[in-house]
Amino acid sequence: MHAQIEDLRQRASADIGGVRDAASLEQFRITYLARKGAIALLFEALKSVPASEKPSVGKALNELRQQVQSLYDARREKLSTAGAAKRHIDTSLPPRRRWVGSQHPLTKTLDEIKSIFIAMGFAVADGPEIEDDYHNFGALNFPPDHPARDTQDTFFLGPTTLLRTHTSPVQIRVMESMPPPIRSIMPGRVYRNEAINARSYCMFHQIEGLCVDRGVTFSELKGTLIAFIKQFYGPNLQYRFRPTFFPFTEPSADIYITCFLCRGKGCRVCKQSGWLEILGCGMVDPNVFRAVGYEPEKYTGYAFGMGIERIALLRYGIDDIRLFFENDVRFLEQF
Ligand code: 2U9
Repeated sequence: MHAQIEDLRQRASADIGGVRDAASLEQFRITYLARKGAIALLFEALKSVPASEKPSVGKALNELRQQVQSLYDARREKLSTAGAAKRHIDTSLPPRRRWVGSQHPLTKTLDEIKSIFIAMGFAVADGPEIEDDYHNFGALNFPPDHPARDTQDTFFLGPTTLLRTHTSPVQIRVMESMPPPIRSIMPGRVYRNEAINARSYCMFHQIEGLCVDRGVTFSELKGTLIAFIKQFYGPNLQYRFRPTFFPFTEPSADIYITCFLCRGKGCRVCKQSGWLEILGCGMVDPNVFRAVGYEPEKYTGYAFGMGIERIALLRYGIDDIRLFFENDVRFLEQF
């Protein structure tokens, strides 16, 4: 009997070393400590031990049970603290970074431009991006054979429906809906069927403005746009107006400012000219007034337009227009 007890002690000591998880611990308990386990069987066998040996065998059996129980308890404790260690929260770890959103550079540029014109008394209008040929071209005095109407420049959706190529049709719709005076700006998306590269994209944003009333003059156009330029680009900059042509305005001009990258010396961005074109403008063509039912003898007006991407590219020194539309956080988080 003593030999059996010793044998069991050694087996239990060896087995406990292999216990690595709750399932093998339970198997250990069933093998040795359960009601029908190995130790219980030896206690059963104690009954048939001669009376003279019972005290010493009983004592040895009780010691065995205590030792195996201690092995079991110690291992259970170890396994549960190992599990707790896995769940332990390391308060010395630096916290996870919180992502704080920022405004898109186009939104920032647009908001700044809008707020300057709103402060000067302009209302903000909007209209559909899917337009008809008449509002996008006809009413704006584009002749039927104008090259802008070519499918190479315009996305046509049907024979007379298209994606607007500028925000001017909204100004037509504003004039169709109410009599003068009009003083509104129109920001929005426009589409052109162009090859995509670093400088041009098939979609971009414009902001246009229109002011119509009795006796509106080119001087008012100049005063308003110079006030805008000084607020947006700074008070001490040089600007110049150069005659140009648009179907919807006559006379028409492009406004340039001194290149703020080379200060007028000439660089890659201003194509060595020292000047940057930032705005187009002009007096609304009488034919446009006729199209919306305004009397050209009674009313005059000025209009202007600028491309938001171009302004934002220059302002933030970005060299590829596609970056605005890729939504790469490494780009967006810089604003
Ligand atoms: C109406 C009448 C006239 C809007 C104008 C421009 C000049 C102009 C360009 C700037 C860069 C377009 O984004 S761009 O490619 N625009 O130069 N736009 S005058 O004239 C109007 C608008 C509406 C009824």
